[in-house]
Amino acid sequence: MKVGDNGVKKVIVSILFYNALFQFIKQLGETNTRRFKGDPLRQLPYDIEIIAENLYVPWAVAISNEGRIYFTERSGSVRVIENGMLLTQPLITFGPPFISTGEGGLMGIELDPDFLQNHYIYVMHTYREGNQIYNRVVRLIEQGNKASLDRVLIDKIPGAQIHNGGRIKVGPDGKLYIATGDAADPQLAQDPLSTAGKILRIERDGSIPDDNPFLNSPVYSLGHRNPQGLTWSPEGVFYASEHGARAYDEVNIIMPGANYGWPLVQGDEETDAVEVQKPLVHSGQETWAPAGIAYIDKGPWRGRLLLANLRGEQLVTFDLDETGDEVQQIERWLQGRYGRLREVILAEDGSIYLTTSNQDGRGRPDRTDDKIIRLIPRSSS
Ligand SMILES: [Ca+2]
Repeated sequence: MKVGDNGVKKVIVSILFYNALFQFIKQLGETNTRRFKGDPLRQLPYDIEIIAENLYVPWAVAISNEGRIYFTERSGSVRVIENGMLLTQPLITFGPPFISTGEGGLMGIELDPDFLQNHYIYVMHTYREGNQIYNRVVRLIEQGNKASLDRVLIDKIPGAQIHNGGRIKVGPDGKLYIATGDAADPQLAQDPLSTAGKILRIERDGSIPDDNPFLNSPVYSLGHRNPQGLTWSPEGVFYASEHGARAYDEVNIIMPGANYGWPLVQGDEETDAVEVQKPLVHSGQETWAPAGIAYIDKGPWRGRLLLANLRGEQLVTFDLDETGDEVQQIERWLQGRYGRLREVILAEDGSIYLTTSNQDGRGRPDRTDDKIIRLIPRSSS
């Protein structure tokens, strides 16, 4: 069939129209994402070193004042890297009632501030009692490259296949802070009597601090869905990361007794039901699936908050203003390069340690996953 001149013109006009429309839509998209800067690897102000590989979901890392690196594998082992060498024998491998199922298992790890004297290691793990799944935080004691269970600090934190939280950190006040998930039962996050969907605060011996916001309760803040990251700035601003339900991932500034809204609100939503704290920043329609978070107070990224992304498969950095309560710029790094990132932690020397989580059942592990990655400040920066 012959296409007449008019037909050709119509086609050309259509092409021009759709091209213009495409450019317009593309610009709209760029406007929406302009706050995010690109990620050419050459600009990374750190050198990259893989310090351990062929691991199974290294969930959390803690570094002693001597520079020994302690980390958990979700399957139940606490392991050590000493002078750059991974020790073949774990310090401890948990057995029953410990379980590693779904998102649960051996998660957070923290060393006592007086670790070199008392050799106390704190870990959070999932366990089974009867038909119930719970999480607990226990104190281990290390002796001669072995660790043993010394004391249960808090137990019966509701657990489930999903949403076990899992991060533990000693705060600047010397108390132990614990991020717990809603254990797939969202209402628990608003229940002040439940330890699910909370940030908890206990003494390092397991007792309840006198100055907690609720009398005789470990609850420090409530209304959390599945927080997996805790960190503080040197000024004492307390940040926590939290998984949203389909996008709306959050970074919150945590204040004692405050309610962070789940499941009543997400992101910047408002409610008349209760007074809720809005996030410092949220991911909107994007999915970060944030786990570890670290405030960086030295090196090239000084003054930034770093967020390890699982589904997002990247490291997101937030430039903060001087008071630390406003985000000025967001950048993404290492996009897709190492897959799912679980932990991010700053070392004394300014290095930043990341872990991958590609063997957690939701990733595409390569032959050397999982890994611990060290970012070393470039001397030129
Ligand atoms: Ca919230």
